[in-house]
Amino acid sequence: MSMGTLAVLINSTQQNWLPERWKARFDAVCGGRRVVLLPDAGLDPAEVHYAAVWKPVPGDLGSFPNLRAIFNLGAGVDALMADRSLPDVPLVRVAVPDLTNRMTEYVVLHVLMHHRQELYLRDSQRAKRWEPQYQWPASAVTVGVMGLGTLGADAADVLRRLGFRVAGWSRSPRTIEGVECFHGTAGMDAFLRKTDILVSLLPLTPDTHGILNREVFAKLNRNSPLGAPVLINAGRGGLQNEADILACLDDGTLGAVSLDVFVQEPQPADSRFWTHPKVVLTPHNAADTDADAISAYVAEQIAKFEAGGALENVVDRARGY
Ligand code: NDP
Ligand code: OXD
Repeated sequence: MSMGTLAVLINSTQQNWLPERWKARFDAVCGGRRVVLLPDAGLDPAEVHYAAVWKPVPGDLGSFPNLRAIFNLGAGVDALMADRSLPDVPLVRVAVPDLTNRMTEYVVLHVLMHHRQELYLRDSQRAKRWEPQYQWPASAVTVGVMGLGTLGADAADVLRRLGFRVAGWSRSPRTIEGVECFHGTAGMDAFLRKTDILVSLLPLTPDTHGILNREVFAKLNRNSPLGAPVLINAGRGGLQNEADILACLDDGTLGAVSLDVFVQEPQPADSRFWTHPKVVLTPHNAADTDADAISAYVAEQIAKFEAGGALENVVDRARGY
């Protein structure tokens, strides 16, 4: 009996999503299984047992009658959850050290950038101004991490080891050594009140949509050693109210922001986020999904599944992440 085909559907122009590279990697690790890049006019939809996807067009996955599992080639599944015709088969997301390490690099880089006053120091360099300002120790600064899952828990742990005070917030209770953990709506205000640098690593779900808004920013520590609290969002653009962010930067409710994700990606040329002096913008590349690491992860999962084992990191569709 022939092995079912793996269909690869990728909708992105970013360099790390070059479809041919993904196909070559899957060919190398899938042990002779047929790997097909979609769209492929010669493909019989019935031969497809697995799909590896990034932002497929809604409805595309519904055309495979013998689909057994969908592998989302990223950690966030919000784009797939928005597809009402998504087949009712296990949906697996990425949770691997390669991606986690990349995200922790981003979070540490941006926390340190604000903590070590890099925006001020680069301005000083351009102005040839030799005027260092008082530098607080990391132990005087509390980083609050929203989302203590695969990514948030690792970032929180590394920040703690760098000497920051770290608080965390999740939906259900979590325990992380050295991190003061809060959860649920009831725990949110206490978490925010002590936070100087708010890091968002939440998934986008109906519950978290627009959660990064003025009401939340106003509850952050008003006596922050940084002068005013800072927001770092690498979760999803839909988590943030962008008009509130700009207004809060302008009136001092927020001191600065690092944003990797936006409601509209790419950002339009006239967006104020490109030029605002208190904004550090990155083009949704906080943690690239790497074809080498993730093709191996998908191939291993398929092999285990076909040997009767359970798939890992299956999305809970009721929760939305
Ligand atoms: P996980 O599913 O492992 O963790 C999600 C965390 O968020 C959990 O701690 C969960 O709580 C918490 N959470 C979810 N809903 C709520 C809520 N309503 N209230 C409070 N807490 C909530 O996800 P990952 O850590 O792997 O990834 C997080 C997100 O990061 C992804 O969904 C994606 O959007 C984004 N991402 C962005 C990338 C980029 O390059 N910018 C790259 C990769 C991911 P609980 O622990 O109770 O379940
Ligand atoms: C992801 C992403 O969800 O890259 O993995 O945004």
